[in-house]
Amino acid sequence: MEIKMIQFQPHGDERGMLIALEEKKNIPFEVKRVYFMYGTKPEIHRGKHAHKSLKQVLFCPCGACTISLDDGKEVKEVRLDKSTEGLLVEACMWREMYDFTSDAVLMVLASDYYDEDDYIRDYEEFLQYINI
Ligand code: T46
Repeated sequence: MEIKMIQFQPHGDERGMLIALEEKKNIPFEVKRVYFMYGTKPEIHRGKHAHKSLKQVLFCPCGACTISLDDGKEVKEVRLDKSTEGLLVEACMWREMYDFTSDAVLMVLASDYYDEDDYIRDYEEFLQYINI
């Protein structure tokens, strides 16, 4: 499985830093939704699902957390601890998010609106869906 990180260009001057995210430019899809998570306790695992068609870019503008991605064949972990780097998560990837620092904000840009029908929340069903 290839992990796809997107490097964000920081614009800095004596006032501080700025990062711009633009659909179809540094974000490789049309962005229909933005959401973020904060206040996640360190012992908590979020996610534990896959999406049938949703694509997303995940990053931590502050703090850090770990994402695991499972394509049904292998599992890889990515530590998101830089505001300048996003993780592209394609469809049909089982994901979990954990080891949140107390200051972590996990920001997500999504290619579509919220739709519970796009979720696969059972791991065996996920394996069947991707024909494994
Ligand atoms: C994902 C990972 C990275 C909404 O009402 N609208 C939304 O856009 C979202 C994302 C969630 N919700 C509601 C549904 C639940 O009642 O917020 C509650 C928490 O959602 P969920 O348990 O799905 O959150 P996570 O952290 O397990 O997963 C989320 C996204 O749902 C998911 O698409 O890929 O973050």
